[in-house]
Amino acid sequence: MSDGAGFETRAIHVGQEPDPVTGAVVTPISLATTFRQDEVGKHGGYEYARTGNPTRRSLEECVASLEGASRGLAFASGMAAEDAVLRAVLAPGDHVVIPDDAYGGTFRLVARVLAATGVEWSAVDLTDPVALGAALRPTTKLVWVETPTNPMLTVVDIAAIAATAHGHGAHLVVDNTFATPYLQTPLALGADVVVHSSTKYLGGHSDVVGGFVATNDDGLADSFAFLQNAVGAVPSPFDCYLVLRGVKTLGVRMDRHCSNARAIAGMLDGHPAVERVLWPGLPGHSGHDVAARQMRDFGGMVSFLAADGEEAAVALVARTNVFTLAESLGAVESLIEHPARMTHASAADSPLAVDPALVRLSVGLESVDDLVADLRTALDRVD
Ligand code: P1T
Repeated sequence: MSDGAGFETRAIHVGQEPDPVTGAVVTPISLATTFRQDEVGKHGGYEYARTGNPTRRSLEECVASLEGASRGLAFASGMAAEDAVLRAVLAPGDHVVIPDDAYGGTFRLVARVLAATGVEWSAVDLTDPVALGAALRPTTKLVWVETPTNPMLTVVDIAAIAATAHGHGAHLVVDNTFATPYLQTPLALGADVVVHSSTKYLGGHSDVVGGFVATNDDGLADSFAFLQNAVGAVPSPFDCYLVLRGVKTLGVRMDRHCSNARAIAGMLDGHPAVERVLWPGLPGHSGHDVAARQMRDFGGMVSFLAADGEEAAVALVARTNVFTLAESLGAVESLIEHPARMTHASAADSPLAVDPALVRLSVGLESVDDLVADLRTALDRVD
């Protein structure tokens, strides 16, 4: 498959040629843990399945292509992928900048796990170039960006941050989980590394936990591959198959996630029970112009602040019917949650604490009229 092929063509074909022996058009789930060698060290590319597995290789080639990367590595979860990137780059005494509204698990990994090894960190508003400039230290080796962020949907200018980070000799990592490579390709905007929770839109069906790292830097890729094998947080062949199957429909799913989100953001905007809607597609969103420049569309995640505060938000998330009250995001079914008490509880009492009036929606692929009506009914109820 040529690198010039379109996104949907690459999603369906890269790394997924029909099986050379049987002609099967679906990538086999290759369960072997070990592979025969003709003589010592002479083999067909695989020795032991933690080090390399054909189903995983297919997934790695495919998602790397979608991100415009020369190398891709699949991990057992998004956190395992993040851990490999952070550990590969940061030594004790090094400093990392993270967004001040990063995913709670990213914050926990940096502030509780990496910090215990002597890594230093700052949480910064990455939409403010002055704040970023002030946070950079001679020891800063990594700037970590999420855009749009989880759960505030803050949009960060990837090209601008890449220039600042590189000017300082630091690498730029972008967590592309919310946008996916269909909507945004950070490497093309100057990022050095992309990470994913493939549990979300890449898998797309709430049935697999996985992570991914993509880069065009061979030195970094070798370090990530070393940790992938040395630490061993690898996905099973079945999990790789599920993500690969999800990726085939990523483009069509994202188009519908975005259009459904647009209808919902429009309904929420101006509803008396809603104080503020956070969706980058709204012209009043602070990151709208940057998002319009660096994204194909504005994504399927919508957050909003309940006008009556925390208790109203907590009550609201429990009374929808089509939206299911649950953590996670990015799948066919719509989900609703209360970040301060659920996904971002680990950031409570930290600089990353989430507004308790915030409600987060992962807008799925159900009929848009049903989604809008479900939320409207939940919001209209007067207690
Ligand atoms: O759950 P896991 O596959 O390990 O991925 C972690 C992760 C990394 N980055 C972002 C932006 C994420 O949103 C996540 C996981 N997030 C949730 C589970 C959630 O409900 O927000």
